[in-house]
Amino acid sequence: MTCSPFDFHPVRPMIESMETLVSRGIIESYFNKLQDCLELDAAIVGGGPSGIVAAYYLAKAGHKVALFDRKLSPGGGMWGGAMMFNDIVVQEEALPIVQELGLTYKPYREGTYIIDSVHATAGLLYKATQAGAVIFNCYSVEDVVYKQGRVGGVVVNWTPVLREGLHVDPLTIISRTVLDGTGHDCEIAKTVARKNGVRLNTATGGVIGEMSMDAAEGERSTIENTKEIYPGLFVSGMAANGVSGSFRMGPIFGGMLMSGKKAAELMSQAIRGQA
Ligand code: 48H
Repeated sequence: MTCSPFDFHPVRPMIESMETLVSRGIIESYFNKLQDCLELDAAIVGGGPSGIVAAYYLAKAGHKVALFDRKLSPGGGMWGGAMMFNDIVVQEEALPIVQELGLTYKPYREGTYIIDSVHATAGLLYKATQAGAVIFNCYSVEDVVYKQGRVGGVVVNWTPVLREGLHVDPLTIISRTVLDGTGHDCEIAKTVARKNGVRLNTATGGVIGEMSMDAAEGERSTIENTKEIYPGLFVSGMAANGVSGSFRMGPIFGGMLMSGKKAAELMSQAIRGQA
């Protein structure tokens, strides 16, 4: 007579503990999400207002888009308003975007409006993800994919890995277009120019650097400076002004919203051109 382990351990249906179920759900879902984003139409670096608005419009246009932000809470400089007075100002020209995103605003003076900055940031993030953009927080973009004279993706690592200075190699996300929405530091544009010795689409061919405060001119030029600065690489928001050498504008955010929308339109055209 053969001896079976079942003689001693009768088969019982395996009931997953609640702890395992929760862990398995998160791991399965997260890795599916990450695998699904290994090839994108648009990789957005930086979840400030311009990057989030770009993500919203690109997703709404049906493109596959993911946004990477190094912080736990994307939103960039919008949460804090000005000096932590948590309100922001937007101007009339940006009102259609504010309305499309469903934000609550109140009129102030001379064609300006006030929005609670926490409401605005949360609202942008909600609408972008609802439209289908995927946000990866705690991801730092440390480099780009650079092939045949074109930016073709981003190189990502966990922010804590970089903060700890751990020698751990990154992963790569391939993308038809990349947006540098990293704010004042314009990190991606700097990296592309420095590491590959290439000329950017700016007056000097390099990253010119941000100027001091001129709110009206800073707002105007943010839109103008939102462009493709190297094949496959676009800039928005403060990074656009940093790269092209224009003014800062303080806590007026209409320019950031309009820059994000323009970036999405330019990237959408480029994506369609590659299809
Ligand atoms: C992943 C990164 C990396 C990286 C940075 O600065 P932001 O809010 O971006 P903008 O340009 O959309 O908005 C600017 C606005 O907030 C502002 O600062 C204004 C209007 N200032 C005017 C003035 O006079 O001071 O956000 C950039 C985001 C942040 O969330 C960073 O964490 C993130 O980019 N980021 N994420 N990889 N390498 N670098």
